[in-house]
Amino acid sequence: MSLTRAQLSTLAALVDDAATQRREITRLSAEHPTLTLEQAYLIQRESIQRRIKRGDALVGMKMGLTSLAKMKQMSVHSPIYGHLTRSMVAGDGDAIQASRFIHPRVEPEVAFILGAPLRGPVTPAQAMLAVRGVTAALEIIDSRYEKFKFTLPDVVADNASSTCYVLGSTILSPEALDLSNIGMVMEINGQPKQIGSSAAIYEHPARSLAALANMLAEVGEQLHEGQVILAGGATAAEAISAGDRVTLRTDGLGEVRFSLV
Ligand code: OOG
Ligand code: MG
Repeated sequence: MSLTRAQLSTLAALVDDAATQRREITRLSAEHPTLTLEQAYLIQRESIQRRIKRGDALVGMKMGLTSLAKMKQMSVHSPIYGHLTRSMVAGDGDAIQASRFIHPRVEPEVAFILGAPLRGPVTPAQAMLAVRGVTAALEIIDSRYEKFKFTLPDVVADNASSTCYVLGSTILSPEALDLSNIGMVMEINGQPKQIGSSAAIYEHPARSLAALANMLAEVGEQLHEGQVILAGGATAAEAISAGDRVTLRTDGLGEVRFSLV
């Protein structure tokens, strides 16, 4: 049986409350096995509207599950997108409170800052014309679902596990960069834990950006000047806990770090 608009609103409130209260919930598909991808994006959008009504603001978008490493780790094999809000922003070098999370994981990312609006359909090269800056980023994801386990519609409804992200302090101009194969080493407490390349992100981060613009165009939406876009984790994510120091070193995109306290 298909879900009614009122049921979708109830589910949006459920995932939103779980995120604000840092409380695990049973994945939505356990009770609603017919939940579709389209309905899941409606839940995601309504949960973001709830945040915005409370005073939060949309600052960007992210792609998720764009690398084979992430798809394998999560057993979900299609790229998805999520919304980034101001309350998710942390600064390079920050000490971030572990109490903000249920079961946090960190992943190395490439971030774009848009200098112009971007509306699909676009090719990767066209998408890059809207980019003003590029930097390395660390994303802390935190699924609201028990054991960090979900189906594709579940994770979409939960805003692609979005919770916090840190941009590097060095913002580079895209013209000066070859993003096709940037080496990335993610260290936890001084130990290299994940080693990868920007090539793992949808084969090229620009492809991820274009895919995001194109998915949004299908629902009549677009990206805006000034927005931050996370292209997706280049490697599998690592679980972290209070006391951990995370550093991402890249070959050409600078460094970014934070600690969990
Ligand atoms: C979903 C979010 C995936 C990425 O970069 O692949 C994501 C998850 O793994 O919980 O942010
Ligand atoms: Mg990510």
